[in-house]
Amino acid sequence: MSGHSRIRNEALRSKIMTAEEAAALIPSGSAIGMSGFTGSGYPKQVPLALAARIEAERAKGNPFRVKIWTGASTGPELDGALAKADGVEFRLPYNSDPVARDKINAGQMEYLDMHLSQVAPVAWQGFLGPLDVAVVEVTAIREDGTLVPSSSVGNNKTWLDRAEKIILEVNSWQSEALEGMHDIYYGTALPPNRVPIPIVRADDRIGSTTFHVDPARIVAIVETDTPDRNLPFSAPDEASQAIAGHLLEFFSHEVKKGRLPENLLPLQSGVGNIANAVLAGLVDAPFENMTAYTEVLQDGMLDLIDTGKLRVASCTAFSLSPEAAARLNANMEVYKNRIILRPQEISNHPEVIRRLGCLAMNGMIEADMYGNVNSTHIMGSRIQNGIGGSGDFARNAFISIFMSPSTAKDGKISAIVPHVSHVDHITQDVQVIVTEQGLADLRGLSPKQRARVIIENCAHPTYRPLLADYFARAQRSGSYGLQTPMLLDEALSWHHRFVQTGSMLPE
Ligand code: 0RQ
Repeated sequence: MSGHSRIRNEALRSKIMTAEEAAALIPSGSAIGMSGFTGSGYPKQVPLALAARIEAERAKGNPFRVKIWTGASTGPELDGALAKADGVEFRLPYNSDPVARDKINAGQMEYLDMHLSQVAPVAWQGFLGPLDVAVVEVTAIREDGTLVPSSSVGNNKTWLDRAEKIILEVNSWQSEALEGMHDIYYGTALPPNRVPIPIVRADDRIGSTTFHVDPARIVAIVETDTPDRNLPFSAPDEASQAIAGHLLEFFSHEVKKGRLPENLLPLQSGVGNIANAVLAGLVDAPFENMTAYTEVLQDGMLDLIDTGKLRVASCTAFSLSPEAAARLNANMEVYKNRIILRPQEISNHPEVIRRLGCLAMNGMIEADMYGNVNSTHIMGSRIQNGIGGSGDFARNAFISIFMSPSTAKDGKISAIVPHVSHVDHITQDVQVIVTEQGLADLRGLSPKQRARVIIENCAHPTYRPLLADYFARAQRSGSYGLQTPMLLDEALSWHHRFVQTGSMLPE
């Protein structure tokens, strides 16, 4: 292992130990702040060793569970292993691990799904209780003891500042050339001492390239050489390409109308294949000199940087395919001038998003005909992932866009419904809805005007007449009021029918 050269501070070398020894320093009941965001920069050995310890303790009759706080999703060696060991009593703020998801939905794990920008401030306010341990992956420890962050920043600055004990994983798989790419802002405070976040352009740097920690709190250093969880993106399917096409046409139209500049405004793009398809579409679109102020940087953004169309991308983490991760690592010196990794409370900061005027593009599970959006819960009660940064961006964006195929599960589910089964984004935070059927521009429209456009432009032809019928009857029926007409006994009947029969379609 080439690890020792990564630990350049003499005094801290005495803290090097195995993952098992480090995991033994974590007591049952601890609240642990782990690094990790969309599968990058998460610790890869200490959580596995902790999971093994939890199972061993349970075999001896000693119940052992911990509370896990992260940046966002991590990897199977962390969320997957700890959930499998039944070792997590509480988890925040975003999860996409299938094992953890099943435990949450089985009621065996408490899960707090939070706006990602709010985690650090809430931790500082003390509302989450004390943070016992931080387990944070870094790229290197410098001679002066400062830490070079890894492929995500997430909440690491806050975990390192707040935790009683710090365990570091120094991962020599991460490119050493990451050093210099990060921008760690040390100017946040709690009210009444807050000051403006001084970012006025996506590429402004306002902080330090390293984390500063008190070495006395570092209790263990574990050397690793393990790749991030990088998953391939599937090639854009027909629906994703159609969605991308509608959106790019909309952007061109807005530029023509003078409502968007020719290089657009800073892009924010969510996770998943549709978001990636939109970015792929931008490669061939007529926009130059674009910028991104976003949360995660996925393959499509790297491609846009390669073509020279994206001048700079500010984010908090990478979310790349193995191929793109290899490309990034091989050319890190070049990308370093184009990419800035920031703490998630800054990458997702409402003040900065509002000032820059981001174009927010996020996936959704379903929208209703009035434009409320559900990003998180299937049939109202089963969590898929979490709200992630979609709320941070949607409320504060210049234009807030939500995208989805018009149906799911082979057409048995309509993504446009009379009433959403769970609300993450209220109608006021949703300006554009896009499906493969078309785009609904909802700006300036009242609820009933919105309903007509959403049903007409976005619903699948199979469900369109059903929605139109519901809407017509709601307007006639003597609904309690006609501002947002609703049939109370029918609003969730499509979901109910799906749960009963396996399809939202009537017999
Ligand atoms: O289920 O996995 O069983 O096949 O939901 O759906 O179509 O793969 O879509 O990967 O784009 O995810 C909203 C979940 C969309 C995502 C969501 C089922 C579908 C499938 C996944 P299967 P797809 P995507 C910044 C932005 C919140 C966080 C966010 C998300 C599964 O975009 O988590 O925006 N967003 N962050 O079959 C029942 C419906 C359904 C449905 C889809 N209407 N009813 N099931 N599915 N629509 C980034 C971060 O914050 C990190």
